[in-house]
Amino acid sequence: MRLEADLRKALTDDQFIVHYQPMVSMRTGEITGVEALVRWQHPERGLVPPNEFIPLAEATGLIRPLGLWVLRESCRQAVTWAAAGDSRRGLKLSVNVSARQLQQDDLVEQVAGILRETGLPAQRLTLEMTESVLLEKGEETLATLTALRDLGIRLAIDDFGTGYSSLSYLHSFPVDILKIDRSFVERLSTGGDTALISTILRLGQTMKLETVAEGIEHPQELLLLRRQGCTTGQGYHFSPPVPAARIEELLAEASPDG
Ligand code: G
Ligand code: G
Ligand code: MN
Ligand code: NA
Repeated sequence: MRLEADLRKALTDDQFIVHYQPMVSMRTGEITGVEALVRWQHPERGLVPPNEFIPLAEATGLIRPLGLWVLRESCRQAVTWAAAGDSRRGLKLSVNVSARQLQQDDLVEQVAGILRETGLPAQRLTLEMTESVLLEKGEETLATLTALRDLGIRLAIDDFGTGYSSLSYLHSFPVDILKIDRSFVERLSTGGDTALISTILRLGQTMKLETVAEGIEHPQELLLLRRQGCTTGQGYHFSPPVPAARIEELLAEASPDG
């Protein structure tokens, strides 16, 4: 298949770039972290969105080298933000990890190597994975996640609430953060059912997990989420995913001396 051949070539030809979406403290409005989101600048097709090539990368196994590339690139970038000023020392980086990557035998060594090589403190890195990851291959996944966490990395469940929602895995897996899927957030401003998101936020509080609301687009959503104790927000209301240089500007605008 043409796109698959192109995808292989894209890695060696440096056609991928990483954009970053701010994650904002609901309490202070400060940018506390960013999520790395990969983009493909195809020489003829232009910008190909991840929804079109991540599934292909997963099916072909290319997600492993691609995933490591995204991790290395974003860690490198996050270190420069830390060096730029005191207030940014704690800026966190969140990177998506596919199921296929978690089955990679040497994933933990690779991640540890990238942290060493780039100098990013493990405490600043979060790996995001979907619920489905936690439901397959229990033992091995648990061993991998535990080893990652032992490095000091934090683990987030992405798109929380959309998967099988076997809540028992929250007890069996070392999870730190729930990222609430944007479909729940949307209901806060469209008159849909809001009981579920309240329940998820309370669950997070009970389990002492950080809660991140995704896809915040309207001030009203922000208000309701803040009132219910959601810790962190992400969405177009704050900023879409943007190039690294734009993150620098946003950080500079926010800092008192910048
Ligand atoms: O902005 P958005 O179109 O970037 O992302 C679409 C989807 O692609 C999201 O579900 C996101 O999790 C996924 N995605 C973006 N970047 C990466 C990545 O580096 N690795 C993996 N596995 N998924 C990614
Ligand atoms: O699946 P994951 O959560 O990793 O990917 C985030 C996806 O959500 C990306 O495609 C990103 O561009 C998109 N996104 C981020 N903020 C918003 C938002 O406020 N509204 C909508 N509709 N999409 C968003
Ligand atoms: Mn994500
Ligand atoms: Na998500």
